Amino acid sequence: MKLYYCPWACSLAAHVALHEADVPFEHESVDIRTKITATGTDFNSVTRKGYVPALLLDNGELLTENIAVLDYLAGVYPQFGVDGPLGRTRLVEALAYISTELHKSYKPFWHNGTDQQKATASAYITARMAYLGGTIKGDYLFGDQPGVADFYLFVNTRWAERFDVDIPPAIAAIHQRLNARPAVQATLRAEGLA
Ligand SMILES: N[C@@H](CCC(=O)N[C@@H](CS)C(=O)NCC(=O)O)C(=O)O
Repeated sequence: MKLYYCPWACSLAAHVALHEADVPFEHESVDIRTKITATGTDFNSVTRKGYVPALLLDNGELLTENIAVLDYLAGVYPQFGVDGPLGRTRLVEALAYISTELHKSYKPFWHNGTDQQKATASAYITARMAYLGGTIKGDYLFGDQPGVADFYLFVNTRWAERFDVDIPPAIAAIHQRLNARPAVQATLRAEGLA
């Protein structure tokens, strides 16, 4: 497996999952502005979408989209998924929420939004985080072990920290727990962020 990632980007979620799984994998960073990878490859030739994450499987198939990539990783490493008859559906529900209600709401912060747009986005994210905080089932979103939904949430709590977006204590506690994990710190170091 090979993960294309960019420091600070949402690809951190899959990167954390691979470090947590403690399996060998390749990784290559991408400058998402120039679309040039660390080895000088045109990233648009890897995926015409031009964005991370992109996960190249050993059979040559390329997966994109956080929801799909993280759902795939939860399938390969079931410890990062959700148990029970509706487990997979609950996982996809959470990943979709994090993607569409949280991740995408940071756009004004990453793309030169106005102060008003940032304030509106900040309030929206805080409210959506508060909802999520009310659904927590243990030390992490779905119980006492972290999974891919937590890793994706971590991307968003890091961004909240960076852009001074308020997050509720229950979500901040998950952030702190994840941040203290050796595999998470190893991922941050690998991305040059710690
Ligand atoms: N729809 C994609 C969006 C991924 C995405 O927003 N990636 C950002 C980094 S967080 C990126 O690579 N942006 C570069 C670009 O869009 O040109 C997903 O959910 O995975």
